[in-house]
Amino acid sequence: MTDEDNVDIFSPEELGKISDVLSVSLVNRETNKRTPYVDIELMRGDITQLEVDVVVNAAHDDLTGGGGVDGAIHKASGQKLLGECLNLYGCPQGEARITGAYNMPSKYIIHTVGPVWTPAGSIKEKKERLRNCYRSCLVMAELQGLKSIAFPCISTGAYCFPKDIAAEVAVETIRDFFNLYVNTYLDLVKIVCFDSQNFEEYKKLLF
Ligand code: AR6
Repeated sequence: MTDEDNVDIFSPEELGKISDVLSVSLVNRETNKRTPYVDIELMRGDITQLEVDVVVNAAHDDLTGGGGVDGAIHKASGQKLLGECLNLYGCPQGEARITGAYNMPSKYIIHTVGPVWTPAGSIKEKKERLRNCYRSCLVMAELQGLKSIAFPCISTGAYCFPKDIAAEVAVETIRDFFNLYVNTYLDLVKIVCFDSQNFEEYKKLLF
């Protein structure tokens, strides 16, 4: 499926409504206390336009670009990104690799490779594979001392992950990460939706 096939996708006018950003503080589910200094923002938009420390790319495992958010990121950053990616010799599913962002307003890009949703196999295992992506990106950002990170809805386009399950995994993994590591450099996580179903799924979970 391509983004063009997705009838639910936001129009350029809707994507431009940056005022629709919703913000919430993460709360530890056990103690009911706010996780210090970490805010999570849900927004509709084009991730390539964001001025954050790092933007996450939902890449193909050869890191040579593709469609969807991967295509948009390669287009926005320019040819030099492809050059850097080629020197990395790919990225296994669930892991993360960092590059410069070149012509994009962010400082870096973290490339991760999500799982493909197939009807066969264990749902638990598929969820764990997606969890690995979010975790690897957060660990990578933290190791680099970055303060803000923007995630797209990994695997919910060409890789066909059900959007409700993907949102659940993303929110849970982000929450668990900040509950476990209290003193993080990261203090802002943006979740960037390109279609209304993803936006609504996250809204249900976060607000
Ligand atoms: N900003 C934010 N989100 C976007 C943007 C954008 N500019 N463009 C698309 N999305 P997908 P996947 C959303 O297909 O499912 C590629 O060909 C999109 O609406 O980009 O992980 C790669 O090379 C969807 O919600 O990634 C891989 O081969 C989400 O980003 C494969 O697709 C993810 O959709 C990866 O598939």
